[in-house]
Amino acid sequence: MAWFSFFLLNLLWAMVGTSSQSGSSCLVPTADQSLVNDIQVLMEDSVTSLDFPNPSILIAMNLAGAYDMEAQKLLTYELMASNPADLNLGQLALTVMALTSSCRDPGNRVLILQSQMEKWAPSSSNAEASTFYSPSLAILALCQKNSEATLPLAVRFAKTLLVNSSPFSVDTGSMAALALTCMYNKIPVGADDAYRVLFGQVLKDIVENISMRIKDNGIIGDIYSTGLAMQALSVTPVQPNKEWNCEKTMDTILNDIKQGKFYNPMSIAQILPTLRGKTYLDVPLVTCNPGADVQPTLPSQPSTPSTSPTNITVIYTINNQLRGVELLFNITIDVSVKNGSVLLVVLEEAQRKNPVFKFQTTMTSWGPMVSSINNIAENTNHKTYWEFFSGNTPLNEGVAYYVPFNNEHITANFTQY
Ligand code: B12
Ligand SMILES: *[C@@H]1O[C@H](CO)[C@@H](O)[C@H](O)[C@H]1NC(C)=O
Ligand SMILES: *[C@@H]1O[C@H](CO)[C@@H](O)[C@H](O)[C@H]1NC(C)=O
Ligand SMILES: *[C@@H]1O[C@H](CO)[C@@H](O)[C@H](O)[C@H]1NC(C)=O
Ligand SMILES: *[C@@H]1O[C@H](CO)[C@@H](O)[C@H](O)[C@H]1NC(C)=O
Ligand SMILES: *[C@@H]1O[C@H](CO)[C@@H](O)[C@H](O)[C@H]1NC(C)=O
Repeated sequence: MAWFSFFLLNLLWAMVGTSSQSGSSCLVPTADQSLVNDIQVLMEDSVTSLDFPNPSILIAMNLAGAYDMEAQKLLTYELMASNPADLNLGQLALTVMALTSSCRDPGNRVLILQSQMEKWAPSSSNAEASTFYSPSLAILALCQKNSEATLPLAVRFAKTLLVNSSPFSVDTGSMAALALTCMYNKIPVGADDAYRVLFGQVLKDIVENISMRIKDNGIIGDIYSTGLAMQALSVTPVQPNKEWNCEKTMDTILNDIKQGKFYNPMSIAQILPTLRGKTYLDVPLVTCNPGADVQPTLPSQPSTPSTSPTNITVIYTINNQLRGVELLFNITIDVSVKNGSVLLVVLEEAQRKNPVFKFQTTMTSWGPMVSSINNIAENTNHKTYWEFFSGNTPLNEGVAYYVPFNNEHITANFTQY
């Protein structure tokens, strides 16, 4: 009898293991492990009681094996205390997953999320791809909590993806692939084959689109979408036609980490699971035993040079051709800031020199987002926002992290997604 249950247990383990890691995946070489430890510490150190709690960080911490148990407890506590009514669809879904990863019961949040998802509908058949990011998070969280009740929601979601005609987004496609892979793996035995066909078809479309975005150096989309794409490609039941060289992608990412490109805690939260061989599908499988490893200490930061940096000039343009005929503007200013300053300093200096450049930010999980310039504010209903460029290239970081170079031309353009 004991032997038999032992056998069953092993069988179960084997099934759990294969269901979450079916596709290709690759490991961080031992020589680079300390690099991964360092960014994990950097991410965990960003947790303070002053910030608003970031569920993505708790998920990453728990999947990776948290070092700082105090930070882990604080985040769990703050998320337990948060009011679901204050959260939007995506934040609620992330909170459900974060609490699950801390082995806490998310309580009524699951039902609230489910009813929000029942009401969800895309704005149109050409709705911008990124508007599917939060619904993907919702399907993923609900799939992990109650896959059977989620089946009709996932079917509706998959069908809207199938008919959507907007340009593909790697971040969103990857999150949708994780959600639908979870559903695919949980189709009830003996269920209509139509489920497998539908989810399989959408997954195939997404995986093809992701694989078309794999660059020669292994980056998938841009460096900040690569972590999510790696998660997706390592679990989907469908493999891309073009073979994916996971080691090459891993190599380039590790190199980018060495160059300090993963400094934003949220960017670490999205890359860390992959570096530890985990995906968001592993959230329900986390075992919670207190006191894992001892926290490694960060190597002392290279001492800042004693000579103060010289100033550089940044050319800064704000451009609104979208809202209010009498409000259109296209104004440029030259600003002098200390070399090494982030873009936010340029914006502040411009505002100080000329009040027309006044701006506002709102705090998000990625840091401050520029919400308004010269009284023209982003608006979710109108799908408007301030897009930032270096020359003609969109920036791939926010104003609090991007470091401009001398004579760089930065433009903020009011536009629509
Ligand atoms: C949707 C989206 C947007 C939408 C958000 C509005 C909306 N209602 O949908 C729009 C189109 C406005 C947008 C704008 C930008 N985005 Co964006 N965005 C995303 C995306 C695909 C999903 C975010 C999301 O919904 N998360 C789920 C919810 C629950 O979490 P949340 O934290 O509450 O979400 C909010 C923030 O993420 C915020 N936000 C979105 N993008 C950015 C970027 C920055 C720098 C900041 C501070 C905040 C922010 O808007 C979300 C909705 O309120 C992510 C992809 C990803 N991997 O996360 C990229 C992503 C976060 N964006 C990115 C970038 C670079 C930008 C821009 C700087 C692009 C540009 N050249 O101007 C601008 C922001 C400029 C500014 N004004 O400060 C990068 C950030 C990388 C980094 N290291 O900082 C990401 C990771 C995409 C990528 N792979 O490169 N984005
Ligand atoms: C992906 O690519 C296919 C064609 O290969 C296309 O039909 C589909 O709409 C694209 N988009 C998504 C989100 O899958
Ligand atoms: C805005 O001004 C810049 C520089 O003066 C110019 O090159 C650009 O064409 C202008 N754009 C619009 C839309 O007027
Ligand atoms: C150098 O930059 C700082 C802001 O970083 C600014 O306050 C100062 O005025 C600049 N110095 C000169 C000479 O422009
Ligand atoms: C600014 O700093 C960077 C690196 O810190 C350096 O490469 C660059 O030459 C500096 N530019 C000026 C104008 O001092
Ligand atoms: C700036 O925004 C306007 C209005 O949406 C748009 O027509 C234009 O193409 C944008 N410029 C760039 C460089 O994206």
